[in-house]
Amino acid sequence: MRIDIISVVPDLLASPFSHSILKRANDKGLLQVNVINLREYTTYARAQVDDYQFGGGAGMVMMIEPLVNAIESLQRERIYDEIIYLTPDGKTFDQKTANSLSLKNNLLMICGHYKGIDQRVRDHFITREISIGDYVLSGGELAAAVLTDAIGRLIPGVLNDESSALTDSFQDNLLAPPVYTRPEVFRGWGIPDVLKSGNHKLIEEWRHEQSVQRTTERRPDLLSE
Ligand code: 6GU
Repeated sequence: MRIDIISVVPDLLASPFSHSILKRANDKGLLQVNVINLREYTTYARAQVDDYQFGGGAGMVMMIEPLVNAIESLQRERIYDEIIYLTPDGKTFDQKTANSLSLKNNLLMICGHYKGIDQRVRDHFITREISIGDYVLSGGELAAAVLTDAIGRLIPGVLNDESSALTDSFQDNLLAPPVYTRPEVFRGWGIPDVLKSGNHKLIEEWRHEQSVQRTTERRPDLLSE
């Protein structure tokens, strides 16, 4: 998979994909993340990419020309399955969306700043608008990093233990059960006996019960979805 990200602060996206699982995905050739500096596509003086909004009011708007220059220049190289605009007024990102986007080949993400992008870009180029939650970030970059992480780890072959993504919280609308590792006793605090029983069927049953109990207590909304 290839993920291209258009940004006015490309430095913000330098580090998140250079570690751990996403780095391994890149090393294995399974995920290529490419950050594009929008300022390289403006024809305005001083690399201007934003301007005052028509109708007046506080806050700048990202101009249509640099964005369309960047999008169309990238489209000459490849066909995008989705062109995603990261915006707080988009549809809230969830595991189901991550699963479906992980099956695509080429994604283009556009990070908004200021008051957002000229509506005509949204009308004519964007295929999906996504928010990562009901709060406001100062730009779309951290949201793009969140999507890239959630999507990237689902690409087949990225996780070492293939079954690991399947038992994540949310993968079946249930939160994950508690987990324990060595030592067996720490300051007198033990671990549930069933986990030492060696009985895999019993252990699976216990984990499922714990998942249901956690979900009922913490996220009852998930059980009715
Ligand atoms: Cl995608 N962008 C911004 N600027 N703020 C957000 C967001 C995105 N999702 C939640 N808040």
